[in-house]
Amino acid sequence: MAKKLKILIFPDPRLRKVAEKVTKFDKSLQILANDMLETMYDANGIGLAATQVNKHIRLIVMDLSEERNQPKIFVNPSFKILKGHKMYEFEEGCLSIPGFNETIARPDKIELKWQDINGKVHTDTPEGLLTVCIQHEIDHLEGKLMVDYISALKRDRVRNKLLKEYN
Ligand code: GNR
Ligand code: NI
Repeated sequence: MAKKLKILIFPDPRLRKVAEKVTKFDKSLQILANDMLETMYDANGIGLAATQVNKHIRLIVMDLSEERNQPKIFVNPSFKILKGHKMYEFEEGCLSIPGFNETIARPDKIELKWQDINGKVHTDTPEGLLTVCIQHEIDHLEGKLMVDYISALKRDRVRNKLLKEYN
């Protein structure tokens, strides 16, 4: 029943929009989350932000399991960097920047707050890949991309390559 959505590719300017807070926890939110999970699984991604499918609301889906059977939904996610954190380097990829991987340093200790699909509030101090992935996804909701962490020279090279391949 769920349908595959089109993923925007860098440098599409719609990837730069700042997403709006979700206030209505209705059927259409559930449908969008399901369509995003379908889209993410089809693209073999571990996470997807609504921004990437041209829906500018604060909604993220994720599945970090090997078996691809542990879907997670985060609505209105936010985080605080915890005291005593270190910067942790991880090689990241992005479905909106195909063929590009780069090592990005992000804080390794955060307190995460979000709402579930019904609007119930949760908090957690995640570990490992979830810490990396949720920061990558929240960046998308702010219109920020992995390429913003690299040099302008590299970024322009990636932009020109993708413009040729996808337009
Ligand atoms: O599929 C994805 N893999 C990934 C790997 C390391 C760090 C972050 C990610 S998220 C990415 C999917 C995506 O683009 N989400 O926005
Ligand atoms: Ni991404």
